[in-house]
Amino acid sequence: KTRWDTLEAKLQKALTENRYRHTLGVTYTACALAMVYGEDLDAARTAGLLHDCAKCIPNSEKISICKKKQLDVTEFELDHPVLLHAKLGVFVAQNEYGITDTGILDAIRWHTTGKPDMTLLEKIVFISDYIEPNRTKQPHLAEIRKTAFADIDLCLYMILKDTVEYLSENPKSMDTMTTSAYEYYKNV
Ligand code: DGI
Ligand code: FE
Ligand code: FE
Ligand code: FE
Repeated sequence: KTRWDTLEAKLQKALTENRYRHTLGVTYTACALAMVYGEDLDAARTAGLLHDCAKCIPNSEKISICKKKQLDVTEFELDHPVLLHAKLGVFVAQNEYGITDTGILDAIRWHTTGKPDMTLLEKIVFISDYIEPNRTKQPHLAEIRKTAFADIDLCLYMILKDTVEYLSENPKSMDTMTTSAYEYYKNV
């Protein structure tokens, strides 16, 4: 048994069937992008596997763990628990999966909102989350998937633009990191 078998088995238990299928999709996509752009393959694979490791914790529990462990989350995130699984995922990856690599932990931390000036690994996980093969509902998916492998920063801009557009139906729900990531990649 390799450490991948152990990691995958543990995640399969922690996630729903659909979430685990998505996780594998993100993992393979992150590996393909790592091959194209020269990122460390094991780092991309580990970050892909763990990016949603806290996703299936019930929202009330997410909030209580963040408070109890005094995690560095914003009031805005506590009010919009869909956002919490990214930073809570960092905590779970450290404490339940023994991850210490700060590059991997940061890729988990920023995978939902993005941020300005992302590292290559952060970009790869953010993009893979959006384009993995099980995704079907987002607009412009074919074009965004093709662009991911040709122009990574343009791809980030396309994803952030569609995300901001989608969230603008409910502008008060938009996190400042999402907005600032969009503004940054608009000008790169
Ligand atoms: O966990 P996943 O579903 O795989 O993907 P994710 O972690 O990227 O979360 C996706 C959701 O996050 C998607 O419905 C859009 C939402 N999102 C991204 N930025 C923001 C946001 N939701 C809110 N409320 N505010 C944001 O700024
Ligand atoms: Fe997520
Ligand atoms: Fe995402
Ligand atoms: Fe995801």
